Amino acid sequence: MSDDTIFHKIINREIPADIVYESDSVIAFKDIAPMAPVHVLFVPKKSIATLNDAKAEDAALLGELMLAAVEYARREGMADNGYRVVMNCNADGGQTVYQLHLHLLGGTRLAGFGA
Ligand code: D5M
Repeated sequence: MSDDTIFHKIINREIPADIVYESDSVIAFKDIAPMAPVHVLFVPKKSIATLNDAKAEDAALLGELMLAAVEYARREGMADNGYRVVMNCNADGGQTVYQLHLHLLGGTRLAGFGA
C-alpha cells in the first residue's frame, strides 16, 4: 500500500495546501484544480489507496469523512441548495491520486450525470 502520495505530503505538512478542516483522523483541503466554486477534498490520514481497499473496520472513518463534508457544506451555506460528494475509484472512475478521498462540490448548479 502506497503511503507517499501527494496527499500524504499534505497530511505531513511537507507541501502546502489550503486546509479547511482537520481532526485526528481526517484532513480536508481545497482542490488545486477546482471543478466548482466550492471544491474540497476530504482525506483520511490512514493510508487507504482506493475505496476497494476499505475494510469493515474503516466504516466509522468513511462515515466521518462524509459527515465532515456535510458539516463543511452547512458552514458554506450550501446545505439547502445542495451539493455533490464523489469518490473516484481506479482508472475508469477517474482516480488520479491513490489515497482515498471524497470530493465535495458545490456553490453552483452542477450538471447532471449520464445522458
Ligand atoms: O482527484 C484528485 C484531485 O486531487 C484532483 O481534483 C486534483 C487534486 N489535487 C492534486 N494535487 C493536489 C494538491 N497538491 N493540492 C490540492 N489538490 C490536489 P481524483 O479523484 O484522484 O481524480
